[in-house]
Amino acid sequence: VPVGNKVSDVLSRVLDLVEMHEQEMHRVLIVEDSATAVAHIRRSLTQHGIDSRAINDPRQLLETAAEYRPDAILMDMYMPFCTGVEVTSALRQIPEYQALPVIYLSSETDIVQQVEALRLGGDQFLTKPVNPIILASVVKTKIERYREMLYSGQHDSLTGLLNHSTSKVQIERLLQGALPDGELVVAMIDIDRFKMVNDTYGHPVGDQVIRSLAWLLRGRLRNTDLIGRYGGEEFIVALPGIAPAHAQRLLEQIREDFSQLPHAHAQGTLRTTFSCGIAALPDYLTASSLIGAADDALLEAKRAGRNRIVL
Ligand code: GH3
Ligand code: MG
Ligand code: MG
Ligand code: MG
Ligand code: MG
Repeated sequence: VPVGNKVSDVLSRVLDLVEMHEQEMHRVLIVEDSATAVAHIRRSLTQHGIDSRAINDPRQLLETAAEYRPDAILMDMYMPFCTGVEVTSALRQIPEYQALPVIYLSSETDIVQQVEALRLGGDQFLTKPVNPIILASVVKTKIERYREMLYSGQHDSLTGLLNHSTSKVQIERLLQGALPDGELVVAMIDIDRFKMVNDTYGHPVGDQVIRSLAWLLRGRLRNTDLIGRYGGEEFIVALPGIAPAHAQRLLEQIREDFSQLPHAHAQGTLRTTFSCGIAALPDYLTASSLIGAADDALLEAKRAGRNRIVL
C-alpha cells in the first residue's frame, strides 16, 4: 500500500501554511492630520516590525491605498475636510475594502461617538495615548485574521489550490501584466471517468485522488505558474513565459506520471488518468477566450478517447 498519498497530504498542508505566513511585512496606512501623532504612531509600529505609510489628507486615501495595498488602516477621528467616520463609511462602499481592518486611534473619549464610529464600519477603537505594545498587538492580530480570511476566500480547502473565481481573476491579472516573452499558456485538466472512482471506491478515495493530482501539479510546475481547482475534478493551469509546444511536453510528462501513480483504497490500489486541453497567446487574447478554447480542446481530448492532451 503506497504511503505517498499521506505524505503528500502532510507536505501540501505544510506548503499552504508556509505560503500563508511567509508573506511580506504587515502594512499599515495611517490617516492622521497631526504630524506629531504620525511620528509617534510610526515609531511604535516600526519598533514592532510593522511597515507604515501616513497621509494627512483623507482625500488621498483611495489613491494611496491602491498603490500601497495596506493590510489595515489606522484612522484618526477629526481631520480637516472630513471625519474619520465619513472616510470609513465611504470606504466600506467599495467591495475591495469591505473587510479591510479599520482601527480608530483618537483622543475621542465619548462612548457614544466611539460606538457610532464602530457602527459605521470601524473594527476597533483605541484611545490616545495608546500603549505601543497594545497598538502593535491589535494591528498584528487584525491583520493576521484579515489575511487568513482573504486566504480562505481565495483557496480551495481540499487541495489548497486557488479556487475557481480567484483562478480567473489571477489569469486576467497575468494578462494585464508584463508576460515574459509575451507568452501565456492556459491548460484545463479533467480527471477521466472520475464518477466511476467515486462509485466504485467511495468519495474519500476520490478526494484523495484529487489531492494527489493537485500535489503532482504543484511539484512539477514553477512557483510563477498558476494552479487552480476549477471544478470538482477539474484543474486550471496558467503558464507564463513558455511556448505552447514546450508546455505540451511538460504536461505530457505530468499526464504520463499521473497515469502511473497508485492511489490507495480499501482493497489495494487504483490508477486513473486525466485529459487536458491547451490554448495559448496570441491565438486567444482574453482570459475568458483562453479558458473557453482550453475547455473546447479538453472536450476534444475526451472525445478522442481520454488520457491525452489536445493543443
Ligand atoms: P469524464 O471522463 O467525461 O470527465 O467523466 P467523469 O466521470 O470524470 O465526469 P463527470 O463530470 O460526469 O463526473 C465528475 C464527478 O466528480 C462527479 C462528482 O460526483 C465528482 N466530484 C466532484 N467534486 C468532487 C469532490 O470534491 N470529491 C469527490 N470525491 N468527487 C467529486
Ligand atoms: Mg485629528
Ligand atoms: Mg472528469
Ligand atoms: Mg469534469
Ligand atoms: Mg467540464
